[in-house]
Amino acid sequence: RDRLKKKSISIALSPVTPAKNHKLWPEIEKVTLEQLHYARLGVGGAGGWQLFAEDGEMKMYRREEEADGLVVDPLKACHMVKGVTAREVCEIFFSPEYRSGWEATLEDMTVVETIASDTLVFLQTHKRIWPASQRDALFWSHMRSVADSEDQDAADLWIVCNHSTEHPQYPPNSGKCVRVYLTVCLVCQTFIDPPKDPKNIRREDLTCKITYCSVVNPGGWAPASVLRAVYKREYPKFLKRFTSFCIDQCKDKPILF
Ligand code: 18C
Repeated sequence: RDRLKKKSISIALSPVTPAKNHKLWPEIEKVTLEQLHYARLGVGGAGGWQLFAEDGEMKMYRREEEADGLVVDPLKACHMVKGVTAREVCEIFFSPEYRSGWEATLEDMTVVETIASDTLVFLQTHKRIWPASQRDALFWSHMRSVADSEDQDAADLWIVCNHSTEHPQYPPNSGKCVRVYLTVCLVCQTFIDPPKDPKNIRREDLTCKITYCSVVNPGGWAPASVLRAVYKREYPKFLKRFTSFCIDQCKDKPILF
């Protein structure tokens, strides 16, 4: 654990990514840190979170919210997944090569800009839901390891943050799709039980604590009742499918901290 702690701190403090020279960097930095803080706030108290789905260790909460008459219900989900590390789960969520393996709503995905190896801009089209128009999403995605100042006991924390952006070559609402606007984060932490010498750690000693937060603005008309039904069905389906995909991808590979 000490070794892990030192490792995650040294990654966070090292002169990091070439992405910091990009014009989007101030926004990427700000939104990623805000999302990390937001993900770590609990779901109790005055937050108004309602549990709407539960399956084993997985719990999903939402708040009913609207903006300009559109449903934008924020979602927060927690899960504990055995046999994988925070870094492995975040890499699978971030990397384009895995996306079609777990993202069931996807029709098409293109990387429209590589800002750095840890920061990409994606254009995705998603499956259409009758009677609404098809949706697309254009967003930057950034992955990093975080030195954990809030929780001394928890080393090895990773985050992927996705946030809508603009690109002159892909203006919104110019074809058949309506553009959605999203802010999403996946925050993962590795726990090792029982504590052991790092070289003796086996997959069965690993548990990854996952927090997933999402706010999606549908961008244009969509019937509220259909939208809430889609949320209720698609988010649990996503998290179950994504986490079993991670377990399956990692099971025969060396552990990646
Ligand atoms: O975070 C997730 N995935 C990431 C990588 O893809 C990334 C993407 C987020 C996409 C957000 C949703 C885009 C619109 C989806 C349209 C719904 C298609 C459903 C098709 C069913 C056959 O961050 C995991 C994302 C998990 C997504 C769950 C569903 C979210 C529903 C949001 C609805 C938004 C508007 C839909 C309009 C039509 C409604 C009648």
